[in-house]
Amino acid sequence: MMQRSLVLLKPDCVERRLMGQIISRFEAKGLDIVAMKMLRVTPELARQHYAEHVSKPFYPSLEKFITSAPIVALAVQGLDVVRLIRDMLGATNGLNATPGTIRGDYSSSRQMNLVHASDSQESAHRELALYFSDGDFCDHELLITPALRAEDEG
Ligand code: FUP
Repeated sequence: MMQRSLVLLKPDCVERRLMGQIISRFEAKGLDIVAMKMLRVTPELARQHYAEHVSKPFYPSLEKFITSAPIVALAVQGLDVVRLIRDMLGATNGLNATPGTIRGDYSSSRQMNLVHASDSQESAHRELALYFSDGDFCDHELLITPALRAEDEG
């Protein structure tokens, strides 16, 4: 099913100059980036984004980290993209992430794990609306699509 997911390149990704390498992985996989912006997460946006974690003991540290430097927000579109990108990221803690995944290759931390991606379609809807408005999405049928998958694949 065609879906969109919210991806965030977190402050550690920007600081470490890994934005290009991470974006390249999504491009190489044939996914469509349909919106992208750099911004600084405010404490208010952090509380909205991490609403399910706000009352947890690690939240103050998480908020300090996610607001510490700019991030890049991307809307990524593709077939089953919510699950697919979570698989590409690997386990939350970079120490546990399988080599070959993004976190497995670049992160040794639970907090500095480089990239966020929505964990369900419901989360994707909610999270995309936090970072983008309807006019921000630039999806169009790319000329290369027939080279990436067959017509009956969706
Ligand atoms: P994920 O869905 O992979 O982003 O992971 P979670 O929703 O479980 O956690 C959200 C973020 O909180 C993760 F990026 C890691 C971070 N975190 C901490 O910094 N400390 C903790 O003890 C647990 C999670």
